[in-house]
This record gives sequence, structure tokens and C-alpha cells, in this order.
Amino acid sequence: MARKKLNIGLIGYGFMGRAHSNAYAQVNKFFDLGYEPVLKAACARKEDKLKPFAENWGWESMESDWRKLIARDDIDVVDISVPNNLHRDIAVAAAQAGKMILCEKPLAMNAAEGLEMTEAVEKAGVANMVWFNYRRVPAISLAKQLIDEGRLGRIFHYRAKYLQDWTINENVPLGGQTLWRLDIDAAGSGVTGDLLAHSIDTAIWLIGGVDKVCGMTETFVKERELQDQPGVRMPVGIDDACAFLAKFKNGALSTFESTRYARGRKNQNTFEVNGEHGSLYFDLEDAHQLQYYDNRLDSHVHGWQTILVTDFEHPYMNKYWVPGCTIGYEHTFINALADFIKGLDTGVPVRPNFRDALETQRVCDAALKSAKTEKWEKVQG
Ligand code: SOE
Repeated sequence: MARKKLNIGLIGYGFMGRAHSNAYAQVNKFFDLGYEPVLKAACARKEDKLKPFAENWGWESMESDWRKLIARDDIDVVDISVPNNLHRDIAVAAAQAGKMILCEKPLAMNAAEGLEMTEAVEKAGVANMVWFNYRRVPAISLAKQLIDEGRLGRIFHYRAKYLQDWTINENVPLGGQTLWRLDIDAAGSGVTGDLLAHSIDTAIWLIGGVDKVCGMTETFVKERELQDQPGVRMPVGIDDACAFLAKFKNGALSTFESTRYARGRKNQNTFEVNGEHGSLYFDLEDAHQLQYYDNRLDSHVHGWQTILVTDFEHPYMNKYWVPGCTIGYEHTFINALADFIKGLDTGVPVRPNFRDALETQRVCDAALKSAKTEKWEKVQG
């Protein structure tokens, strides 16, 4: 099929800038799509940092001011891959300029900002997506398929954990280019927005919306040195750990837990769903497997089965290699981008869009509020 060009303007050059650049470069190699992303312009304030990045990934041009990038006629899509405190202004301006928007998670610093962004893209009628990439892990997409097929029946429980360990050392500094996730003014929150937003997005996608939450948070290291100003110490404002109970609108009872203080856990993202007819369990450390318990089988063969999610019948897998050959973290971004472009091809907009991400943001806000009030809090909206 003759492909139309889709000119991308990427803002940011960090971890996610790399993951997205790779997706733009790879997507047409694996997926048959009506559009071909063109790495038109990469944008960041620091030219010395941006130049090697742009050259390495093949970006055609550079900008140092995101407003100039948005003003360019040759940019169709603005990709927001910068710290969370910049999402709102860029997204609102890009929507007003009629650009399509791909935004990193979490959507915003808080739900009030997220609502502004959502209203801006909806008013402008521009295509929009938030990069909740874990939906595009084939095993998680398969979990969605099994639940939608009714294999679990009524859902009673959802249990999510998202664990890391990289901030235990109190000498890890705060803020700056690489450690903005520890800076409350840049990130808006700690593990709640950074990690639990992923878990909440997956949960809402799999089993539906959250009604109310009751949470607690802790900041274990109270003060850190600033990365950009050695010797200067600042109080830490983010949540290092967050755990909350949630009651879903469908009545399911659920727990969510996240921390950056689980020694040995680098990026462990797990969930278990318990339903009337069966259960599912997923662990990102075994990303190509989905555990499934089917209670409708004859009782003498009851037991957890491990589905190796690499067959042609499994979500996304017929685009890659042959059964038994796994794909990796970077492919979740390629899959997400393919879904975005498929939305342009078919006219059926991709999910999660800004409004979906706003729902997740509202759960984050409610969990953080509950940790302060020490009460159950309703999820707004
Ligand atoms: C934090 O360490 C982080 O990079 C998150 O920001 C990502 O969203 C997560 O997928 C991996 O961990």
C-alpha cells in the first residue's frame, strides 16, 4: 500500500525519547499501515545533548524551543516526552495548533491539568494517545481478550504491584535532567504517577472503572542533594511508596502497591485477576507468559497453566517472528504506535486517549488525597 507521510516532532531526548524514536523507525518494518512516520524534528533546550541524540536516531532537524516546533507547518504529530510539569502547556498549545498529540504518562501533574488537556484535544478534534505501553505487552492484551471473552465471568478481585529499588540509597540526588522523577515540582508525585498510573491504566482497561480508594504513602528518604547543585540539600516531596485499597464500580475489591524500595525488584509489574470461572496472573519479569486458571475444565485437570504468548494467534505476535521467539520492552512502544496509526487508517480512534488517561489521573489524585486525609476518597468525575 502507498503510505502517506506522518511528520513527527519529538520534544525530549531521554529514556522515552529513545523508546519512541525506535518505534517511529521500526513500525513500518513490522506493520502494514497507511502512514509512515518521518522523524522530522527533535526538540530540547540543550543543543549539546540534543545533537548526538538527533544524529543517532536520524532526526532530520532540531529545535530548541517547543513553541517553534509546534508552529512549524511541516509537523503533523507532537510527541511529548518531557517531564510531567511541561505536559499541560505543550499539549494545550499543540492542540490549539491542530497537531495530533502523543503524550508520555502520566497525562499531567494532576487531574485539573489533565482535564484542561483533554478538553483542549477534544475541542480541537485532534487524534491523541497516551503512551501506556504495557497495554501492548502481548500477554496483557491476551488477558484483556480472555476477560472480554467471558472466560473469567464475574470479577471479584484485582491485585496489582509495581516494584522497583533504585532510590534506596540516600545518596541518589534529586532533580536535574536524569532524576526529575524524584522532584515533586517536575513530576507532580512519586511512584503514584510514575508507576501506579501504569497499573491503574491496565486495571481500568481490563475490568472497568474505580469508584473509591483508601491509601497510604511514605517518603523514606526525607532529604536529598540536588543533582544540579552539589552540596545543596532539599526536602523530598514525592511519595517513595504508595499502597491503596480500591473498590471498582463493578463491585470488585482490589489492592495496588508500589515502591522504589523493594530491594531486588528492578521493574516488577504484576497483576492477578480472580473471577467466578477462573483467574489470570501476569508478571513483567516473565513478560511473554500469562498464567491462567480455568475452573470450567474437568476438576481432575484443574491447575494453573502457563500460556507462552508467542503464537501467531496471540495479540501482535503474527507481526514478528515465529512461535517460541519472544519480543521485548521496545516492541510495546512499536505496538502502541501501530495502534495509533491504525486508528488514523480506520477512523476508529486509538485508546488510551487523553480522556482515558484522565480517568487514571483521577484515581492517582484520589489515592494521594486519601493518604493525606486518612479516609476513603471517591474518584472524581
Ligand atoms: C521509572 O523508573 C520508569 O522508567 C517509569 O517512568 C516507566 O514508565 C516504567 O515503565 C519503567 O520505570
